[in-house]
Amino acid sequence: MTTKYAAAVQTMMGTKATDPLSWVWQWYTHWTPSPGKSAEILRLFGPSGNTLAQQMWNTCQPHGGGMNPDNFLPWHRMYVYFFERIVRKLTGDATWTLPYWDYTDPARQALPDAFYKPGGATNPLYRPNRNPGVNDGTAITVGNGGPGALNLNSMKQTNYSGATGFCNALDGGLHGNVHVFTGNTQGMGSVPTAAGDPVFWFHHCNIDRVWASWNKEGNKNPTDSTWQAQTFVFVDENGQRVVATIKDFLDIAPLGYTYKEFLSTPKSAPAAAAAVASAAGATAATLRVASVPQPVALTGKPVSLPLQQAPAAAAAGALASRSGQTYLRIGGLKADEQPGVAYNVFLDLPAGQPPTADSPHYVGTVNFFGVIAHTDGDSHGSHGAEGDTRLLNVTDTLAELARRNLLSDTPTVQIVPTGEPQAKANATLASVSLVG
Ligand SMILES: [Cu+2]
Repeated sequence: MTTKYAAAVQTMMGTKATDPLSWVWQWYTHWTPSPGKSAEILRLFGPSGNTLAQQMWNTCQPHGGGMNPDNFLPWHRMYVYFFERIVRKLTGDATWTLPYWDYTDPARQALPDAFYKPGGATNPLYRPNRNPGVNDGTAITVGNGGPGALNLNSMKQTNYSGATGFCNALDGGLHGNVHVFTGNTQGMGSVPTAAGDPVFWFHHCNIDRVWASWNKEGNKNPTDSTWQAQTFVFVDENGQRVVATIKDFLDIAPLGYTYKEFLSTPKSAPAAAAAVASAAGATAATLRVASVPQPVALTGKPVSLPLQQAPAAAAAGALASRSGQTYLRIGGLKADEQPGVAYNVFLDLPAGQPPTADSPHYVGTVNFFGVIAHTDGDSHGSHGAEGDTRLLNVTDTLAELARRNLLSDTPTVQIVPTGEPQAKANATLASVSLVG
């Protein structure tokens, strides 16, 4: 499948960018790199423009800013679905299917070797804009927190929508981590250039598989009819315009495909599960906020933020909405540009202990892939004045730390960069709190 894929990518790369079946057109459907959509349409089509490019390009959801986070999964399913049909036709093999990159398996966290090995720079699947070591077959988690930093914890969310939903947790967590672990800010690590790397499609095929797996376990997609009626424009394998509706992309069976293997929601350790009730109760009584008087700069050095007990009124307000889950809420995430690194987050990590994802203190990994707002001209800076928020589910972590007596009375949150961020990134956060 991958060999046939390489040949099809080569054909698409050799096709004029004005053709909807070209590599450039398909890439730009996700997002147009600098100098941006209008400039590229003018360059390629002249002043009269092109209606189809106007409708299709820069439609990636929700990374353009101001978009519904719930659109992330169906838009990318549509994108991958029509791309697969295009590649299938180019291969001439009616049985061709898009492979997935199974990176949550710790044994499969190196870039599949077809993407760098054969032919070096002449390989159509090779791209130079990947992080150091990635094109040598080093696992993308090396230096990024270790194998556990690519986990399926998002599947523990039983609701789909909104900030605490599965869709947003998968987008901001595993999905974004794979982007920034794999590519630099000129490649997979940044929205406008991401889909120019052929591995983008193997990555998003796997993200689609995570969604299908979550549904297979009985979790339900939103039923809101206004949401389901939203449409997006793509082209089929003949280059003909198609209008795809969200409601037709919520289930894979009617689309005529399935996965060889599905994934399972990680289970809490039995002992930890037993401790959840008491730890959650203890947390509920002591929901805490870190005092962050001004935005905290996320540089190349770890930061440690003490969590102090929240004012009674704030704690009571948070308690009113408790769902039995406790989250570490990191608010006001902003950056001027992609930092090119991620930040691993820990609760009460003792000094001297390695900041890796196999630590019982590990909570999750924050990346800025979706934080940067993109407009036509590939503009920089964060969405909105508030910045982005990440909710990391700490229910199991708290229970396990409490069970092992590893949680202090005055817990701290450690935020540890995976490397030195780009000089102009200026990444900051504005608040850290435990919410119920
Ligand atoms: Cu993506």
